[in-house]
Amino acid sequence: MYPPSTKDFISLTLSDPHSHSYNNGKHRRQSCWRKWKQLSRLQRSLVFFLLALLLIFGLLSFPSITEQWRGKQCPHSTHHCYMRSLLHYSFFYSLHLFVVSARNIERLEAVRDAFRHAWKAYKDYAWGHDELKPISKSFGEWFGLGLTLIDSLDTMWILDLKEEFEEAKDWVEKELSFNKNTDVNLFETTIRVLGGLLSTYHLTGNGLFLEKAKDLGTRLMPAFKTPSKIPFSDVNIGKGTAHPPRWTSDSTMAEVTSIQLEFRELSRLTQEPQYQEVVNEVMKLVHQLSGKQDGLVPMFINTNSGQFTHKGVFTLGARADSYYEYLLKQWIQGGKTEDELLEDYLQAIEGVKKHLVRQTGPSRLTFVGELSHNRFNPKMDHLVCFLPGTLALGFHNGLPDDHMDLAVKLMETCHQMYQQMETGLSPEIVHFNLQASDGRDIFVKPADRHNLLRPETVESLFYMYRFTKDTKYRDWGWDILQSFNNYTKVSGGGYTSINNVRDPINPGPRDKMESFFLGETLKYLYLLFSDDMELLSLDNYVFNTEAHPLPIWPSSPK
Ligand code: DMJ
Repeated sequence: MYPPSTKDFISLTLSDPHSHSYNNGKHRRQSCWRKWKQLSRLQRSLVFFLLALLLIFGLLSFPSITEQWRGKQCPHSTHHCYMRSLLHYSFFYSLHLFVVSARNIERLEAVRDAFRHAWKAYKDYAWGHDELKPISKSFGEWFGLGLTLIDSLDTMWILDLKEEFEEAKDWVEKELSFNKNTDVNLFETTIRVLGGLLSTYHLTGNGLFLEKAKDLGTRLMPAFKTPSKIPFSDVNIGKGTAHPPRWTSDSTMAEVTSIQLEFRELSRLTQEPQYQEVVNEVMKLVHQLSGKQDGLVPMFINTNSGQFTHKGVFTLGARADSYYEYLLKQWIQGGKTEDELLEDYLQAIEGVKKHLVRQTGPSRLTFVGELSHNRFNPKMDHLVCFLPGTLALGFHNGLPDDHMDLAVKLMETCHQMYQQMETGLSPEIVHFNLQASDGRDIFVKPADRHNLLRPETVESLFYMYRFTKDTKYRDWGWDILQSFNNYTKVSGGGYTSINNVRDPINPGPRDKMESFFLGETLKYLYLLFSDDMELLSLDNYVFNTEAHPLPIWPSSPK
């Protein structure tokens, strides 16, 4: 069967009843009832509680409101009048709370709808495979480990999608086997599969997930058997062999330094130190390595010599991004006791400010560019949009105020990367205009116009909202969800990455739903809209770079 043309894709999407409200009153009532039934017990209780509050304050303050409407002054004592105005105020405040909560509940439901829509197609056409191809209604295989299914487990748990979770859990129990002759990428498998299994174990308490995590962690260990102890990029989890890519003996910086949260947690849970030892060794080696520039690291490291290669090129984007993220998060995970991690993180942020942060000419948007042999390039990957969230997390954990100042400015820029595009979706890479005067702030090269359903901006919006409670961050996230629904949602099920965020008529569906759309993007949107600040509190959990929450370790008794 041929994939439908782009025109079909759009018209199919637009005709999808889930993305448009019905005009028909009967249908609307049915749909409201359906939505009500889908609310969790907590959400229903919240609605009842707010309604009760509204009713009580409404009844109590009714006389004062009607008197005021009739233009009468309060005829009683000052104390009495004061109490009445308090009631009056409480009534309108509960009304406001009710309206805000109703809107948030609607937004939470929209995320759950999006998840169900994506999951339906994964189930129908790609069950147990790595990725859904929603246009051709088929699947793609990367490692053959059911990537999307495992990446989504904790999202389903958090979104309270019990039926879907149970089916997926059965698959893990009966079908998932790591005893297969297959090459996997150490980093991708660690953050998506090991991270997904560990966080699901924590959320559910089901030992099945820990057992699987331990099996996988053990099979990944051969990657660390290198002359330098810097791991190879690829491991054959069936044969127990590991190797670098065919064309080089280098590994990617971000890859070898963003597997630590998961391996360290595996050691803590199993009480077997070897997992933690191998990844701590990598951090120790990198800590004392020369070739950094004010804490910024090159993008590659050699597995034989243990030295940086391709020196002099610095970015916070692809190949380096999560090195910086994991410095801070490991420090938080370990109870803020490992000073070398903090030292490296603080130095790196100073390096970012000194060498990579600039402002655009026209509107003074703050961005993070790249440095290549001392030449500044005003280019920023969408991947860099993890940084506002990470900076805010650091500030929340006692790091300097100017980290938060920078986070606020970068968050605005990441928002503009969506808002200024015709589809409301960010491209993969943007270039900024450094010239003073007028013109556009943001340019997009033709080769960079795609959108892969990436999470970094909504991830940072989640952190920014949790720490500031500024509702504009929720509104920005809501706009992004609308744009995903308008331009990437596929009729019949699934979401697809697209080729061109500047063309709302023909966005060019790419026929691929990345596992991180369910693992990260929708999870962060849900957490952004949730009023429950104890749901994965950032004082108790640290999210790995694939949005899998792992506990912050309880501090050991002194
Ligand atoms: C994810 O796999 C992780 O967030 C990783 O750190 C970066 N790339 C993707 C999402 O964009």
